[in-house]
Amino acid sequence: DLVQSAKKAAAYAAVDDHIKSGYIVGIGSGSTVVFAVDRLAERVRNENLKVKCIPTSFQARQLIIDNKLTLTDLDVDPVLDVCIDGADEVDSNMTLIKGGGGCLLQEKIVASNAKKLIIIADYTKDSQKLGDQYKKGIPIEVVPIAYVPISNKIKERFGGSLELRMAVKKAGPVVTDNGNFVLDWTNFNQDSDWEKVNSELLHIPGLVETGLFIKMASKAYFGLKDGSVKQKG
Ligand code: DER
Repeated sequence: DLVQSAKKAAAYAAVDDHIKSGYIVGIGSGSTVVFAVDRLAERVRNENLKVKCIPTSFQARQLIIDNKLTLTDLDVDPVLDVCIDGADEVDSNMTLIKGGGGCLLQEKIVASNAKKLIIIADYTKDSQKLGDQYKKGIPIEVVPIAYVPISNKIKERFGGSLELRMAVKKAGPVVTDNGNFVLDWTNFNQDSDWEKVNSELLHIPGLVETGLFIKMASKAYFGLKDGSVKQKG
């Protein structure tokens, strides 16, 4: 369908433009990066490319192993050449909402240690103002014991509403790869000073990380409905 082929086009273009032999590559999480790993594995086979990959989640680790790519980690390779990841939204300032897949903590850790963060997405993720497209809320990873007071504090200070993300195929809340919960923050003020809000959020005890990726992405590739690829940033 249109969205899947758009994801594939964006992923292939990004891998072809940014991956070189000898690179340490961060592998993001979600459905779009699956296409990027397919293309990376194809190039490794066809061009005898030498790359080592660092996962951003259990899912990404499985993708690397299943595609017979070389696994490494931040202990061995603390500086990455490039990180390729998806996003739930990319606004006109290249601010991202990430965490729709609940993997935002390791994604932000790995991305922050990469020389370049390249975002790949379909056209539904491209927006002007943060919150225009993605309506499920800004994901926030929290230590489970503190999710209620943290929810209250965010609501008091910044407004909007916080919802504990519940699992679908398991009773109870989603538990991240790091053993934490996810709050989804909706009805926030779209005209917020996101750098200011983000740094204030990160000072709330028990709040581990936000899905706001500010001034981190170098470029975003969007697959369009007509099969072409548009770049932003
Ligand atoms: O959870 C995440 O941050 C993912 O990267 C998500 O934002 C993108 O997932 P998708 O590629 O399945 O849309």
